[in-house]
Amino acid sequence: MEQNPNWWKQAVIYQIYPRSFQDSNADGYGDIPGIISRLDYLKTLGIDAIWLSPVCRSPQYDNGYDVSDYQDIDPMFGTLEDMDRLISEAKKRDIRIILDLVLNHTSHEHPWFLEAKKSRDNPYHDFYIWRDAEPGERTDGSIADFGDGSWQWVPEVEQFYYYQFSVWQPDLNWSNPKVRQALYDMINWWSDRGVGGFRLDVVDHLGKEPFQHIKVDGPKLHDYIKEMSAAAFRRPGLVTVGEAWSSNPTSAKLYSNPDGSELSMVFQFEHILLDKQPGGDKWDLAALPLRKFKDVMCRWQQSLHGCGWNSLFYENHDLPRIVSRWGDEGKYRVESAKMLAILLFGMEGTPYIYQGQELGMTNIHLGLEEYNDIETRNMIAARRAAGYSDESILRSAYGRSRDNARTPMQWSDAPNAGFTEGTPWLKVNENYPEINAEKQVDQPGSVFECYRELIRLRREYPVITGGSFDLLLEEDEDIFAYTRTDGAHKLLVICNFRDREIENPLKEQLRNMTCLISNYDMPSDTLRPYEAMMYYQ
Ligand code: TEU
Repeated sequence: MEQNPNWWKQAVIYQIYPRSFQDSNADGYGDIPGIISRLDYLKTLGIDAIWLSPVCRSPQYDNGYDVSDYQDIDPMFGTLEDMDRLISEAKKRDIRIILDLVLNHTSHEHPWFLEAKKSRDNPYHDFYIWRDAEPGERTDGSIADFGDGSWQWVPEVEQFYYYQFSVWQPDLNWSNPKVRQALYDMINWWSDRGVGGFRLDVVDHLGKEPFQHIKVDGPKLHDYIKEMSAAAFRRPGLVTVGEAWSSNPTSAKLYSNPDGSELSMVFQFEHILLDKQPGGDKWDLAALPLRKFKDVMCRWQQSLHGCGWNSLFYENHDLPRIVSRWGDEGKYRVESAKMLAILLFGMEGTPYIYQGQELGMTNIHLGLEEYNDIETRNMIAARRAAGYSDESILRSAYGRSRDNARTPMQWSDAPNAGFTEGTPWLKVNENYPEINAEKQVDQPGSVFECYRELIRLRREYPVITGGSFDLLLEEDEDIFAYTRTDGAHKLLVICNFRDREIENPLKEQLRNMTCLISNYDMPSDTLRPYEAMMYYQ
C-alpha cells in the first residue's frame, strides 16, 4: 500500500473521539494509551487509517477544537511520547494516523492570542481579526453581535476580536502570511513525526471576510488551500480531508481535484441537512425525505466521478447516531444498522466509520442538566428563553445533540462498558450490556461482522472503487437502489428503508447475479423490514 499514492481510494477510515474511546488511567477520560490498547480491535475490523479528533493541548471549552498548543498533546490524553508510540504501533499494523487540524481559530489561551491582546503593536496582534468600536457602541466587555459572526471586546487594546464559534475560539487572520506560514510549519512538523494525513476543521471558513460578512467560501479560499497544499501536503501518500458544510459538487471538484492541487476529498453535508423542518435549524426535527436523499447522493456520486472524490459518512462527533436517526433503534436495530452500512459501502468514495457505528450504537437519553456539549447547552438556554417547553427541547436534544455521538465506546458488559474504571466524563448509554464490542466481534450476524465484511468486499471488488453510479427506481418512496458499473462488472445494491415488508421490483434482475452480502439469512422474493442486499455479476 505504501507504493500507491492514492491508497485512500480503496481505504476505509475510522474516526476516534479520544476522550470517549478508551480510558487507561481511570480518570474518566479516554486517552492515547487507551487507543493503543485497542489497535488490534481496529485491525480486526480491517480499517486502514484512524482520524483522531483533536488531541493537542487545549482548555477543552470545545473538547479540543480550541487549541492552545498545536505542538503538544493535552495532558488529558497523554504525552508527545504516547503520540509517537501510537503512530508507530499503528504503523506496525498498517494503520495510518490522521490528525485533526483546527486552523480557522485557536483557543483564547493560545500564546499567540495572549500576546495579540497585549497591545496593538504586539507582533502577534495581526494574527487575529480586530475592529475598533463604533461611536456610541457599548464597550463594557459585553458580547456584541455584528451581523455574521460575533465580536468580543478586549479592554487592553480597546478593540473587538472576531470569532465564529464560541467566544473562547478567536478566529485566526488568514490574510496575514505570517499566520499561514506558522501553520504550515506546524503541519510539516507533524508530518515529520510520521502522521499520515490531516482532517481540516471547517476548511471552508478559512477565506472568511468578516468585514464583508463572508464566513464561508471567501474569495481567497482556494488560493489559500492551494498554497497550503504546496507548502505542506505534497508528501507521497498523505491524505487530506476538509470539513466543508457549505460545499456543493462544483466547489468539491476544486477541493478534490485529482491533480492534487488542493485536498484529497471533503466532507459535504447536503444529505445530513435534509431531515429538518423547512426554514428551521438542526434542532427542528423532521423525517428523512427519502427521494431527496436519493437525489442528493446520486448527484454527488455522478458529479465527482472521474473528476473529484467523495467521502462517504453518516456519523461523526457532531452528529447523532445513524441507526437512531434514519434506521430503527428498537426492534430492527440490527437490520437497519446493516442496511445503512450496505447502502453507503457500495458507493464511490472513501467510507468513514465513527467509533461505535460498527456496533450499531444508539443515541442517549440525558436529562436537560446532563448535557455537556457547548452547542447543546447554548440551544437549551436559547430555547428556554424563547419559551419552548422542556419536553420539546429534550426531544430536539435527543434527536440531534452532539453528545449522542460522544458517549463512551461500549466495549463489553463490564461496569461503564469497559471504557473506564473511574467515573466516565459523560454517561455511558445504559444499553451497553446489550450493545457492545465483546458481544459482536467474531459473532456471525452482528453489525460489527457486517462492517468487517463490507470493508473486505471493497478491497476485493474493483467496481466498488471505480464503477460509475446509476440510481434505480428513482420515484420509489421506500426503496433506495443503485448500480455501479465498469467495463466488466456490475454491482447492484437494494435497500428497503421501511419497517414493513414490501414488493421487490428488481427481483428478476437479481436472478442472474451473485449475492455478496445481505442482512437476512434466507432469501425471499419480497423485501423484508430494512432488508438490504448487494449483488454482483
Ligand atoms: O464543526 C463545524 C461546525 O460547523 C459545527 O459547529 C457544526 O455546525 C455543528 O457541530 C453541527 O452540529 C467543527 C468541529 O467538527 C466541531 O466539533 C467544532 O465544534 C467546530 O468545528 C469548531 O471548531
